[in-house]
Amino acid sequence: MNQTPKGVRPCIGLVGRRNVGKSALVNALTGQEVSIVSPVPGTTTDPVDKSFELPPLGAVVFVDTAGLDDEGALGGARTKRSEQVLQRLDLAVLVVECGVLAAFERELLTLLKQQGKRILVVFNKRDQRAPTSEQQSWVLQASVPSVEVSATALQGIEQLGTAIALALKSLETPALVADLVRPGDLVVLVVPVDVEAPKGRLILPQAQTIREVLDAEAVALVVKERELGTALKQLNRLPSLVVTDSQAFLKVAADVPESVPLTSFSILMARAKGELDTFLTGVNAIDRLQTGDKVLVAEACSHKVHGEDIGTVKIPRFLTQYSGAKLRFDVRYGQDFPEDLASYKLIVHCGACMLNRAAMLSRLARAEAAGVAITNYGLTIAHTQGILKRALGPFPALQQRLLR
Ligand SMILES: Nc1nc2c(ncn2[C@@H]2O[C@H](COP(=O)(O)OP(=O)(O)OP(=O)(O)O)[C@@H](O)[C@H]2O)c(=O)[nH]1
Ligand SMILES: [Mg+2]
Repeated sequence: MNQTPKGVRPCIGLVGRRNVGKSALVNALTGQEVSIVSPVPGTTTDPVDKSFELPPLGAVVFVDTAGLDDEGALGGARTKRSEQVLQRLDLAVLVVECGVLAAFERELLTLLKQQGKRILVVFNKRDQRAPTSEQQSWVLQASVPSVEVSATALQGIEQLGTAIALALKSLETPALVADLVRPGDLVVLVVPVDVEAPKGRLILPQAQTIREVLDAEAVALVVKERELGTALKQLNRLPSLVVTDSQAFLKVAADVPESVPLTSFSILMARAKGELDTFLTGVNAIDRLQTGDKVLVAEACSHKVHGEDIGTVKIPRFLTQYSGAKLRFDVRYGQDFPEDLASYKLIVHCGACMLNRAAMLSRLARAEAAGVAITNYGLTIAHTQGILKRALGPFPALQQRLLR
């Protein structure tokens, strides 16, 4: 995989009214014909993703969206999809036409602010006229940066790139293991290679973890679960950390000495992409599950389902065995995350390596707003197998919370 995966690219969305030049701007920024530009309002109907190397920032993904002011039945469906797009944006580029400022623009800016988004206002079609003084004071009062451009005359496009880079500068990507590892440490990574493993490569959380261990000047030893016992015996020192695939937790926990901190890729992802604290609170809801309760299993990648699939088979099996209750499961893939969460007793989310942090945090916020407990695959597996405390080895503060 030479391409930076989407889950770790900052996501920049162009949003606004129809026909303001959102698609023309994506084309101007990328220098490519990514989206269709036309004078007909409502040309873009579905969000269009374009991965791009934006200097000086690097790998990003631009999302061209359908105009949010769309009306009518079909328009309503489109707008809904575009509103879903807002959730995964790290930066919302609000495109406004020079000279046009109505309730729509004001309300959209307020909505984006309420969602805690980074915002950049772009006054487009500068070749026709300048932004009005009302528009100038609008962005000034809202303390939102703005730039003036012309997408078709290619004016101000470089400045727009710089403004985007500046707006995203503070975006931190939390570490998977970098902060848990010191130079010279030995980290053992247990990586099952089963039918679900992609052909010829490792999955993203594994590849990212190896890279972070190497960046930390530490040593990574990668083994399958079967070779773990032998490998540990051959070492002349104990590893300072063992990270396993959650599905091999029990076997790995048996092979690794108690004194060695142990955790899973999925728990590391939960920490980097979401809030481990929130997921840990959510685990408690497993103990309260009763017959008839509905559980949402959310899997962010839309991979092919195999026989012993984790989302459709294993998680439901673990939860059913542990709770002894007859539960109802609803498994959703990819971007498909239900609008109405209130009917669920519990949400069990995957590690979310294919989602960016903004998207995962927005799902957590929605679960909280609906008053539904949310946890993740790794914590669920560890808890239902009775090794949750052990699985939080590198996080003593969280282990303490379990005891209380
Ligand atoms: N004069 C001028 N026209 C522009 C500029 N940018 C876009 N346009 C024109 O505005 C019209 C709409 O452009 P699009 O890029 O399709 O607009 P959009 O916001 O993507 O529209 P929807 O997909 O319908 O929501 C097209 O006719 C473009 O040629 C600009 O900077 N100056
Ligand atoms: Mg468009």
